[in-house]
Amino acid sequence: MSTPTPLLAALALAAVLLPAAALNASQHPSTAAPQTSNVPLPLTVRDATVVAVPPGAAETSAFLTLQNTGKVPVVLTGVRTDLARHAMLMTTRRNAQGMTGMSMVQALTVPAGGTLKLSASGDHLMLMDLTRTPKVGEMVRLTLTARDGRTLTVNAVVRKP
Ligand SMILES: [Cu+2]
Repeated sequence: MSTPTPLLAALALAAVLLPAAALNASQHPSTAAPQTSNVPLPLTVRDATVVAVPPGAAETSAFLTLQNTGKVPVVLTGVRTDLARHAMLMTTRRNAQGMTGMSMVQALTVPAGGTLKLSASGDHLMLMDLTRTPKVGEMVRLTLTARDGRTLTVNAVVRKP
């Protein structure tokens, strides 16, 4: 067996230095509490869709694909639109019995440099208590809110499922 004494010494040194580095990082202004900024969210949007529903339907869902061109995750915490009195973030999951169910979630995250795809079979936006029936081909404005207070307004097209 060899004697890796220099390596162990280096590891011990790192262990001593790490807490100081972590403390410095936590005091850096860029890691402070969330704050609203005028810098736009680093998100690009594709395929924004509101699902067409029959006249009188109480609710519908909306899908889109968000690409985060930034270096930190974007955490979405809400959505609002004139089309619905209540709008929420939802996820679709299959339970232990193999049944699929939707549940409301407090946040959906667009990973740094990555994509969040909202779709009928997964995470989606739920538009509840509709104020009117959206027309096929119409543009519906959706405003997404991020945890840091910034918003992103998206024009979604009403399409048949
Ligand atoms: Cu839903």
